[in-house]
Amino acid sequence: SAPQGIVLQVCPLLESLEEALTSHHDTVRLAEQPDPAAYLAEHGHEVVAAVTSARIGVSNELMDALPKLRAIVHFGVGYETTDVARARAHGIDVSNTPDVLTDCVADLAVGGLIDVLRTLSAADRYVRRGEWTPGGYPLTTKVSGKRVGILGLGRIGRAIATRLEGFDARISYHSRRPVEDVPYRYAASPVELAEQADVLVVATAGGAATNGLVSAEVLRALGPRGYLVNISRGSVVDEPALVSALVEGGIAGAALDVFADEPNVPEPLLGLDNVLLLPHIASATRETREAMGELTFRNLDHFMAEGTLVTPVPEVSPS
Ligand code: 8YV
Repeated sequence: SAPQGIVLQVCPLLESLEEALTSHHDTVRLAEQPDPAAYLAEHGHEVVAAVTSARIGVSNELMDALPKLRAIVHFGVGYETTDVARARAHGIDVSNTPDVLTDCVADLAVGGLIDVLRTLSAADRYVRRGEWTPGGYPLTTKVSGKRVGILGLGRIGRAIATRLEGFDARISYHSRRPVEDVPYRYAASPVELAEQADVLVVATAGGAATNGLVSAEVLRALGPRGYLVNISRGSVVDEPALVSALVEGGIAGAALDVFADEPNVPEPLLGLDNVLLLPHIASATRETREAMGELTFRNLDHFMAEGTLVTPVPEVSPS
C-alpha cells in the first residue's frame, strides 16, 4: 500500500536527485532546517521514508526519531553506516544502488593497480619537477601475468577479475564461501590469499563483519614485493598496520581510494611515492553518479507508490 507522509533527505545528494525528490514528493532536507533537532521533535513522526548516502546512512538516533519510518533508501552500494538488522526489527526496508557503479569501481581498481605497479603518478611528479634525465627513472614492475588475490568476489570483485583476465592475471580470491561457476582459485583465508598474491585487491563490503580483515598478519603475508589495492572501505584494512608496512617496506606499495577516517589521510603516507592516494572517487563519473541518482529515485518513488523497494539490500550481507 502507498505510504502517506514526508520524505526526509538526510544529507546533501546529487543535484539531479535532489530536484527529482523535491518535484515529485513532499521532501524535507534535514541539513537545511535551521534547527534539525527541533524539526525532528516536531515532525519526525510524519516521516515515512529517508533518503541518504552510503557515507552518512541513518544513525540509530535518527531512526529512533522517526517512529513511522518504513524505508531507508541509500545513494551508493555500501550501507554499513545504517544498522540494517535494527532497521528490519523496526519494520523498515533498506535499499542501495548495486550494479550501476560496478564498471566504474572496477575500472578504477585496475587503474590504481597499474598506477602503483608502474608508478605512473610518481613518474608524472618526477617529470613535473624537471628531474627527467634519460635513463634516470628507476625500473618498475610488470603488470601483465601477475598473481592477483581478490578479497570479496561480489559484483565488483568479479568485474575486477574479468578486467584483469585481459592482463593474463592469475586470479585467486577469498570470500566467506567459495563462489560457484568461477574459474578462479579459492583461498581459505585472507592470509592464504595474500601469501599467494603479488597484488591483493580489497573488494569486500565494509561494516563490522569485515572490520580489520586485512590485518598486520595479512600484510606480512603479502610481503615486501606485494601491493595492496583498496576500493572498498578503509575499515577493512588495519590502517595503522598498513601505514607501518608502507613506511618500513613491509609491502611494496598501495593504491588507496578509501581510508578509515575520510577525508583524513594518515600523514606518513603523503610523502610516499609508492602509494597512490585518491579521494574516494571510484564511482565518481557523471554517467555512474547519474545512474546511481536515478536508481535511488526509482527506489524511493516505487516505495511511495507501492510500499516496496526496487533494489532492497540482501537478507544476509554479501561476501
Ligand atoms: C560513493 C560508495 O562515494 O557506493 C558506495 O558505497 O562508497 C560511493 O559510491 C558514496 O555512495 C557517496 O555517498
